[in-house]
Amino acid sequence: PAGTILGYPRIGRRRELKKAVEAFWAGRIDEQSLRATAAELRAANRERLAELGLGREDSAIPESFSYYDQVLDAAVTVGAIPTRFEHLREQDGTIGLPAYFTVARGEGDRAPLEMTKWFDSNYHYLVPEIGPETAFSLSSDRLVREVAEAADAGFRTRPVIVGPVTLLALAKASDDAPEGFDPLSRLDDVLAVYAELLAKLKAAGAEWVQLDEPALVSESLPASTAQLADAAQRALAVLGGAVQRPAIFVAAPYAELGDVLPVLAAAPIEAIGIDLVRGGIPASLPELNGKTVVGGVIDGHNIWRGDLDGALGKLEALRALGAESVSASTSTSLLHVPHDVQEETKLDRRLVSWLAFADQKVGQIVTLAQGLAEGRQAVAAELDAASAALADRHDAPGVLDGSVRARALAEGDFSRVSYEERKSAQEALNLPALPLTTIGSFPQTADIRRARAQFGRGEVPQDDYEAFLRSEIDRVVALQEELGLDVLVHGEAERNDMVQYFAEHLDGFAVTEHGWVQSYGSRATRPSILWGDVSRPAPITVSWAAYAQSLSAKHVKGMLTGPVTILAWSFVRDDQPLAETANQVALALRDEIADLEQAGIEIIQVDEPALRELLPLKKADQAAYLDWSVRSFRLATGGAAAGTQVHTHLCYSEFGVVIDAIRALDADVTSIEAARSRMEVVADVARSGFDHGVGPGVYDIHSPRVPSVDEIEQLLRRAVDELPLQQLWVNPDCGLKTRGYDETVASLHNIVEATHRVREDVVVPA
Ligand code: THG
Ligand code: ZN
Repeated sequence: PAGTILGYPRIGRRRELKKAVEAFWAGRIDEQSLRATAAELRAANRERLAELGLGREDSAIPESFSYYDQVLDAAVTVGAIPTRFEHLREQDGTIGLPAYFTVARGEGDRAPLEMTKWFDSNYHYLVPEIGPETAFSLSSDRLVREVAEAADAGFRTRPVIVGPVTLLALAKASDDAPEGFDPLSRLDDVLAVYAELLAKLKAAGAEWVQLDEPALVSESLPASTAQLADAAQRALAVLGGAVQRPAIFVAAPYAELGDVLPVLAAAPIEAIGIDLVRGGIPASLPELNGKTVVGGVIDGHNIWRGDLDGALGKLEALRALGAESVSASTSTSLLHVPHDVQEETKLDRRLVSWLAFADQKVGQIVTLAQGLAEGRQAVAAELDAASAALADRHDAPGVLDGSVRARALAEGDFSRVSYEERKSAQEALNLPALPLTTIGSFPQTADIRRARAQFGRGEVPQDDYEAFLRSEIDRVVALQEELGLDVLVHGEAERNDMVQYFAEHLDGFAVTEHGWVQSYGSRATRPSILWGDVSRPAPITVSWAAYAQSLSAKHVKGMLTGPVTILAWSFVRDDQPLAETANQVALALRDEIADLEQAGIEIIQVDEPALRELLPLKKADQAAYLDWSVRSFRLATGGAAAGTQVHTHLCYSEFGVVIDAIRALDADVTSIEAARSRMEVVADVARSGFDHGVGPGVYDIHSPRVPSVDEIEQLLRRAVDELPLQQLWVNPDCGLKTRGYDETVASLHNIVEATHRVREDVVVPA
């Protein structure tokens, strides 16, 4: 087809899949009922895509459903599950839906697959575990059945599966594997199963199959580009050489394909997908032997309507370079954007006219396909409309705000006085050895969610809602006093999401009602839209922090989300460098910090969990990113007085990868995730010579399990052995908002107890 998309959101316009999957987990519906809901969603998506203009019978519509995660789907399809879950296979060796979910979520002592970020997106995939013992065999025919299901409904769809190279390149060595084992060494074995799958897809009526191979563009994986290219060459020689197969479309989204393009061009496949949003038009094209080039010209990462004329120009440029067959596509799957901007009835209409969610992007693809087929004059009206929207956006009030732009920055704004000076000024905080604290949020109970929802719908007056929030703070502060924590928090009952909350209180942002995007499994977020210059019309968090502080003689931390994370978890304007936008957010936060100090708050945490996430996939781009991201954090915090203790919290961050950046943030205290890795990260911290405060997490908040006092004591002793006592803090891995109160209280109680034991042992009385 002349136009397609690499994938479509699968959670449903009203998160129907989330609701059904969670109901199944809770035992409220049976498997058959879950399957029925999923089938209805797939049917609705196909109909919708056809209605928007993708062809019913020309393989333009991707079959890209997943119950949980596409990487898990591929692993389960080829039978690559860890030994600890082998007993879950059916008699015939296949892996059913309950087993699939168990691999994703764990069961008792059997840990789930680890989760990590999918390329430079906010989506998390499950990390396959592969070793010499992994017995590959075709273990799920779900994709085959979905192709057949589509055929029954009158569609010829294009099944999408994570390709063999990416599957192995993203995998980690299994627990049983010998030191230094490389999952890519199992390529030949896994290819046999992919070949079998291709034959079955063909038999079910698929004319095309899409193999997603984003690993080929990444320079942030253990395998080198040369190794990945070699693996791709071998893989495609085998799969392309198979007799019974659909036409093969290899998609390599998320960045420029670069040196791997000639490898794909020479392979015995039929189409290549390249990302022309992140990557440029190649200077020349290799000999394609009739292959179709699928140009990813519509951004799958963000929600701007963008420059449609320019997108068509890129496709025309591919033709001019000698590509005989060119298709229009999205740069990535539309998994990263919400379904339909027309659902947003409360958004400003002018803003809506600048936006394209998944369905609008499909419309753009259809326009481009027509432009390719019939010439640009055939779509002149659509191109003009998009250009007019772009011009309107450029000139709209708020996009450029003179008072924001008038704030001049001096180099001194990015630095505080030396750490030594701060340390002595902060002695006045009078903290004990191994100070005990939490990351910020306390459990979000059903009561809290209900109150917030009612207030949001205007059913509860502001005074009542605020009184409710104060009573929550009363409770949370009393609880922390009772438990014996040293640095308290107010619990964040007023926040839905740590980014959305700030977006709702800053100018330059809009928030959506239904703009859900899958984050992992059944979980989703609603990224805010950062469309204009950012400023802070009024203090945001100050009254809550000050109220909490008024209740206790202990220090209460002020809690802010940092500029990089606010950008990473929003859809950000694409008309200026991210660095510039980050500094605007930083200045708003800087003002908030000044107001918190004024209100008597002496410890302020600025969270940057997404610092690692935005790290560019290409090595050449990484230094510039780390520079502006660190500078924006320093701009936010650089106005804090020497006596104000600045904390930061990073999760999902492979500490080793960003250690230099963490050091450069120059926060007085940094809390990090450490419990799952049993404190291994502390050795990295020690080796790196990092000398500021550090709080390695001792409680894995991703699991409902309550760690015992002994277990926490062991972790703490390991930390104390590796790092000077004065440097260490004690805290959970992350915020507590997703946990229940019972397990939270029990866990915090054990953390306090374990800390007391260690203190008694290691603290020498002065
Ligand atoms: N906020 C935002 N992005 C994030 C996180 C976040 N990305 C990374 C990480 N945290 C992802 N983790 C989660 C954890 C929980 C949920 C979503 C992402 C979650 N979501 C609720 C759900 O799906 O039911 C809805 C939350 C809501 O009502 O807003 O539980 O913290 N922006
Ligand atoms: Zn965290």
